[in-house]
Amino acid sequence: AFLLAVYFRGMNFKEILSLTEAYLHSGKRLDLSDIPVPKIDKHSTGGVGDKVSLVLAPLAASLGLAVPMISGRGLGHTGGTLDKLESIPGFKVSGSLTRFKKQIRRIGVAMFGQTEELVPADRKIYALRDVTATVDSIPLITASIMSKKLAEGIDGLVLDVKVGNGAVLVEQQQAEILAKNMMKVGQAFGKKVVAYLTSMEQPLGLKIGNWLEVEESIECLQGGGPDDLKELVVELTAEMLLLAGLVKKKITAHRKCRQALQDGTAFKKMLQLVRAQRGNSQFIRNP
Ligand code: IUR
Repeated sequence: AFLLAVYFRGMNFKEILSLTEAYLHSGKRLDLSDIPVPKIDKHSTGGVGDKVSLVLAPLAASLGLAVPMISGRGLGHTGGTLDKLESIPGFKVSGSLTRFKKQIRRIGVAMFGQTEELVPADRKIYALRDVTATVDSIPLITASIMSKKLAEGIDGLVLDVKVGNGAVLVEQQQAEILAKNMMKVGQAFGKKVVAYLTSMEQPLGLKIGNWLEVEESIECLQGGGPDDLKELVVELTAEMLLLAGLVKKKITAHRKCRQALQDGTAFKKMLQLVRAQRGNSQFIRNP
């Protein structure tokens, strides 16, 4: 009843902020303040074939950022990063906060899900939205995404708001309202937030499906892969480097990203990530 009420009546900004805080305070937060590198993350509202996180997280970590990425499962018709990661045999997306923090300190990246410790309210409501047809609600999306990102202890965030007939929000105007709401919530918590609206009028890349998307991500991490995927990964990762202040110019950031994809640096980080989360790295080496 609550979800339907929010879905049909909407919320004003103060209510959206309160809902986000309620989600956030339903669990603990990662405290990464003693890790001496910029902590920056990216989140997408989801689309068809959107495998950006699988490439971007290891790429960004290989360039000196800490990426404490809390992802979600499939929602509506869009795939979930956690489900894609779990298609790597052995890969674990749950664990204790202490373990993830140790991993972020050691290799600069962890990719995990909401747990009993971390934003448990989003974990439950996310699953409920999926089965009550209340996914495409701007207040519910805002609280879901921003509570996860605020629980990560990040300094900055890049948002990829998908728009088009394969996205959760089809209309550009709605996507803009969502982007602005998420930026305002982030800023209310003192975070640097940048938002992109990117097209979901066609699938991203050529492969769709959990393992197939891992496969295409590996191609991209080895310097190949389709151009649309590569372009979006490079643009969003470059924005993360700029937010962190690690580079001054977008063009330099682009060059660094392309080079790390080309020379195997990002791929090596992917292997470290998979091993750290108990995945079988043979499947990454030889998909
Ligand atoms: N990703 C999330 O974490 N939450 C949402 O509501 C959507 C995408 I849509």
